[in-house]
Amino acid sequence: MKKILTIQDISCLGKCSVTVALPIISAMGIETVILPTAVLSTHTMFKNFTVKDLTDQLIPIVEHWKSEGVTFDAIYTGYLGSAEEIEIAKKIFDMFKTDDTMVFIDPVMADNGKLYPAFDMEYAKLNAGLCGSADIIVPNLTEACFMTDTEYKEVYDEEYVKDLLKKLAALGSKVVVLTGISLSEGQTGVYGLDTRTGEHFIYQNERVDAAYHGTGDIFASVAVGGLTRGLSMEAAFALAADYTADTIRVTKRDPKEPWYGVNFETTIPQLVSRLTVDLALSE
Ligand code: PXL
Repeated sequence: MKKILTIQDISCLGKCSVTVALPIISAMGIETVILPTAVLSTHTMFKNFTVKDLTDQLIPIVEHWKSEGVTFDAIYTGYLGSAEEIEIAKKIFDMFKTDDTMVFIDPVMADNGKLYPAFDMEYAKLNAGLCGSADIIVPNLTEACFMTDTEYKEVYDEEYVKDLLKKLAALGSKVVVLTGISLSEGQTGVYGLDTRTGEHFIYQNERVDAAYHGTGDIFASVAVGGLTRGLSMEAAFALAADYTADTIRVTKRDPKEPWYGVNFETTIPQLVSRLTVDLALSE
């Protein structure tokens, strides 16, 4: 069985980071090893959340794994809480990366033109540096703008997206994928660039008119899971985009769903059957 290490926080309540990565990646038939960077009572969109920082635990934990001879097929980082944790993530890549390990970075820090409460421009620059150590990065438009000193636009054209991809590629990762890209009315999806071939890829699906927290983490978890199971870039990102849209659709239909995250649990069976079909088709 393939094995992914994911490095991000545990928001005990809130359906994001580890509480979505673990169930989704496991459901995709991959062992999920977690390295929790902090324990929060909720994610940071709630008021009055508590935080227990675990920075001082990270190196002792991974050193233990190293002494046990543990290896990973992929390392996936999401929300990291501080500059120090970005430095530690780099060290962990150095400790565990082999030619067969995919480093997948979601530089979680911002959305809708704004940085999340815990972050500033200095953090954005450090995240840009971390992206240089990745095989694949999946920033949203806002994160991409902060990392490349580009003006954030709500209305843009394909030229703007391609220019942003070029600037992201200069950070150093092999594949760059922008999420939440909408190039025509009623559509949204991903726009990627494989810097090894210079080829762009694009996948758009129906835009569901609702925004929920944690959808970026769901998207990233499915994408890294699909790639680790051996799907092509196009297939993995299409699966991730469609599953994320399905979770939003299901959540929107139920007025009793909580505001703080999507109902991703209901659609896990469909995720697993589509993965099974996609894997069979890719053989
Ligand atoms: O979904 C990203 C995320 C993860 N973890 C924490 C967050 C957020 C986004 O706000 O606050 C703690």
